[in-house]
Amino acid sequence: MFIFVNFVTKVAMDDPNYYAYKHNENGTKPKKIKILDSTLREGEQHPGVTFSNKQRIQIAWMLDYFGVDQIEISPVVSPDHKEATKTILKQGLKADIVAHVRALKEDVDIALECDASWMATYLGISDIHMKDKLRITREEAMRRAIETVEYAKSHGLKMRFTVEDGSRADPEFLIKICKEISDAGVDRISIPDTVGIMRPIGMYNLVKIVKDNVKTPLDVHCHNDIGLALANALAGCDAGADQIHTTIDGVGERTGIPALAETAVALTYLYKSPNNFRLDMLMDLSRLIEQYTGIVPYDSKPIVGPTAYKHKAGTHLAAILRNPAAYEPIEPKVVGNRRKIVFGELAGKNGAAYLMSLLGLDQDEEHAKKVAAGLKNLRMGDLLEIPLDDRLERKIINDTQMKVKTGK
Ligand code: HCA
Ligand code: CU
Repeated sequence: MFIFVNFVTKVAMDDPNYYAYKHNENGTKPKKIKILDSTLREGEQHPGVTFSNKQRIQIAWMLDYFGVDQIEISPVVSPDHKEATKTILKQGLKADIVAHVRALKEDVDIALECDASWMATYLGISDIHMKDKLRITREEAMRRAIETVEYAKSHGLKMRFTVEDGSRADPEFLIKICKEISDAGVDRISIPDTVGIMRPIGMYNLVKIVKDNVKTPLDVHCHNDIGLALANALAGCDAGADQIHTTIDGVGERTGIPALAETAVALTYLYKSPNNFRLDMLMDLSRLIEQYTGIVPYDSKPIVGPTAYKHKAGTHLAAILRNPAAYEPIEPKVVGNRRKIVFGELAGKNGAAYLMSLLGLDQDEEHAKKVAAGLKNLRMGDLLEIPLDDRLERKIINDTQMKVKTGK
């Protein structure tokens, strides 16, 4: 028998996820991990994505109401973006509005013109970025970083500095630059895996060496080129970062960054981070982005994808009809999604009986078996889908199970 010695979080023993949550504990009290959403900056770097100013303002309002801690937007991209940044800053939202600019005085000036109180600036610090993109030496990069921080701080801005391509930078230089900008008064440092090349333990190690050298709070910004963005970001938080960058549906440069939905659910349920996210907005946020970008989330996308809460195989249907938690980690209504069951050749006896009850037919074990066999013989794959979440349907389920069980 398993004995957990380190019960840090309170989870009821009758919660079906109880033991899984206990395995997820790392022996320390859960800490708050914040979210910076960059749909309006990184998200707009996704091919084909561009929002109107009205849309940007609406997205900012919704993200704020959802409960993210910071919202990032770049005022330097176009006059339109500058206008949007100014307007969003005037809305009086709870979240910090972070103006994302290059590490140049002229860009800091643009953040100031917008009346921003938070800005973020980025500078490539890997050898390839300095040599082939920026064409500067390490010394010049160091000088530019310190000057930008000092300039922004002298104007009273709160600021984050992103050591772009940090995962591929010489760690010695990375630490040196982090120390220098910390001394210059930077408020946060973002450790990005700009090309998505890390695995979780690698991101852990990277953040840890920075954390061991500076006291400045850390963000993690992980790209999803190999599908590990969220896992890497969470590993970075285990090593001491306390803010993850996301976008709605994960849109961003190339394959993007962690999706807001997955990140917020993971933080709430798996990490027990004390955030106050309105998780039931997650579907609506995803739909909003779909509507504005035309990018439809792929079918099996976690949390918000159309099949995230669809159940199909006969054995699954049988279990779901008794207790949906048998095959669902989190209830769909919690994230604004809906549970559906799929009827077709895999439906089995229980699925068939349920279908018969919906059609108003009397069902007993024998007929249910015949219908199940009939569905298989049709060989038409999935025939229909039915939402399964209101009280009436639950009642039918109960009746169905009773009849099939007792043969009445
Ligand atoms: C970029 C680079 C960036 C910056 C991340 C950050 C990255 O497109 O400007 O500011 O935290 O991935 O390194 O998105
Ligand atoms: Cu990025």
